[in-house]
Amino acid sequence: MQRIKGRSLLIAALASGTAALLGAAEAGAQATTLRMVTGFPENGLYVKHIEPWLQSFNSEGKGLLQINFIGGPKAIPTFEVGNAIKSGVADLAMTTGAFYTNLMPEADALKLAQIPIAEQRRNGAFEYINRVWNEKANMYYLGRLVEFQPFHIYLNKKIDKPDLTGLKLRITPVYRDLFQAMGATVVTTAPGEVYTALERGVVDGYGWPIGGIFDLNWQQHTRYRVEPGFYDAEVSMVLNLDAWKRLSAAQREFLQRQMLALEARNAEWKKNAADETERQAQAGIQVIRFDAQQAKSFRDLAYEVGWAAQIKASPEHGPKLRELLSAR
Ligand code: 173
Repeated sequence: MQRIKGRSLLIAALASGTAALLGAAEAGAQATTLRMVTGFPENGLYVKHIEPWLQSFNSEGKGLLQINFIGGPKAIPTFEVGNAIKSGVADLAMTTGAFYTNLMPEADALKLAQIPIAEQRRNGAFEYINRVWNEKANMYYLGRLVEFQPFHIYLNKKIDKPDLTGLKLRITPVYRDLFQAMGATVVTTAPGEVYTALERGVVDGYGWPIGGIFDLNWQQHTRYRVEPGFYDAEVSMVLNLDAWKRLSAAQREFLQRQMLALEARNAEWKKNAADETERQAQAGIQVIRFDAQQAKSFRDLAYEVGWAAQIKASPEHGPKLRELLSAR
């Protein structure tokens, strides 16, 4: 009840934000404010990463373009953020494709990218992504702020080969096809529900990137991390397409320049990965390491089932996305 009340208050706040925005535009005022939400926990590493960026965005964008960061899943539940952007309930989101596969299966293809976003901007992938995102989700794909963060299998039961038979794992669409191909039973949850699932023993483990497990105290209920990792965690900024179209040329140029500045910091994730690996070891999380041959077949299987699922769900765009996002 509390939650529903909170929700309607939030929606009212968002709606009045829209009214204010329209009013300002009619009055010929200069600055536009984009209402931003995220599908990730508010106290997590991705929000921390963008905090200094939000500050400089708003100070450099005075009188032109501002971001009002409304919040995370308490404002809009993780798997509803995509809909909120599509419909314009919010303007801007920091989220990942796995959280809006309900809008378009292609969203989940970005995890399969083997070339950095900087190269995606050069080889036509970025434009192609935008064409699909515009059409299918009414989204403008602004850019990617997380890369160089492989996903891992975290477990509370030991395995000695790439076989998850008999284990029940927490997933999002990122991990579904791979974990099922390895014999696991899966249950989908938002990040905010992982701790409770672990604590109650509802799951034997979970998928997550190398960074971030300490944010919600999952290390308290994590015994093993499987090496190697697989895919590359994708977190991006997506903008409601109508909001994009309403921006002036100067506002678009500013927004794109800010996004490129944020992307230019993506190498920070390499250091984060090394730091978090060390921190996990300090916390007593043991590594289960596949041998070279197992590691290769595990990795090959990951991309094989990942792309097979994409191509099956989207015969139109899957093959082209594969061509554009894979390593040469
Ligand atoms: O919630 C998740 O495990 C997930 O899908 C994800 C995607 C990108 C970054 C971090 C987590």
